[in-house]
Amino acid sequence: MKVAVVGATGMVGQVMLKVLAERNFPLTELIPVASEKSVGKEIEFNGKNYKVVNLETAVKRKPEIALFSAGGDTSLEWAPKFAEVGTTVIDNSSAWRMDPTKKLVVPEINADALTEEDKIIANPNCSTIQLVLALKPLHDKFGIKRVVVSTYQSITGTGVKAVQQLENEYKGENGEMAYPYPIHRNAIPHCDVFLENDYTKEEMKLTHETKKILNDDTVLVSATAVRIPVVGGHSESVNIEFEKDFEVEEIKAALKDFSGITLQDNPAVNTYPMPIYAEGKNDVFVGRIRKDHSHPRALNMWIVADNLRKGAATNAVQIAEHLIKVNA
Ligand code: 11C
Repeated sequence: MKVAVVGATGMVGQVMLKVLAERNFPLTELIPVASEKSVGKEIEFNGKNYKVVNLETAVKRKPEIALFSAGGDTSLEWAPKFAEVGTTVIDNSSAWRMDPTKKLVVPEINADALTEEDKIIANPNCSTIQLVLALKPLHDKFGIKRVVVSTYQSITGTGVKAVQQLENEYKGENGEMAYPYPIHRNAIPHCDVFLENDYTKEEMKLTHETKKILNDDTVLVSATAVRIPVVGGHSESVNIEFEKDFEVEEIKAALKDFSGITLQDNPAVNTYPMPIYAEGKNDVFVGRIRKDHSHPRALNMWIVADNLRKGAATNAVQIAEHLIKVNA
């Protein structure tokens, strides 16, 4: 399997390479792709060195799979060019997610819908992936009417510039700003750009992508996305209103049985998910599960995942693994 990683020197690209290696992905040739300033540099992967190439060269090499994490504009221009030479593109940007002709995939939920005709497959937004993974088993069992979610998002979702901003502020040094305000000792209720409805794009991604992945437009999602000075992962406080009655133990059992979820819920010994422990892991962690005492059919819970892993790289690699399994 010849695999191109587009954006190989970026934050998500680097984690993609790590995840491919960790999972012994059946890769015969790696094609690391990056912007012109990185072309010619060498990337070490599984004990071998590979030269970084540009997009044109990568298309000519006709990889079977291309994992894209290079931003929406690159994706819009280049994913179709790869698809034309027979490559299946798994794209981590928001460019194709809401295109009705493209599938938006979280493998544990809807990979079975993929066919050989799907040459551009969209990887959902990080905060959506961890939310929807926990919602799916509950929606199947109890029917979700409405979700109210507040996120506490890692600065790694913004990229290297944000990590640099926090480090500079921590050390009391000046430097380039990724955010309009300091992030050290702060919480900024602003992820991605503001839209005409006064929600941010990140908040509306949570709404639209969740409906598409669950394949159910009746699920209402209202979101507030907040950036906090954390690096290990995104956290989410989630309130869910169900159609059917439920017991907390049934909720826990449904979550525990679902692939990709780890329950961390024991208040008696202070066990609950936190980004400091989710960092570097591929699962989605759920805890603080309790009935909403203000509503007879509502629940509160807390979801944490490493946004660069299950929220991006791991989910993309899992899609590729699924393609290999079904085409074997
Ligand atoms: C964040 N969720 O944490 C974003 C990063 O649409 O893929 C990924 C943006 C996207 O800011």
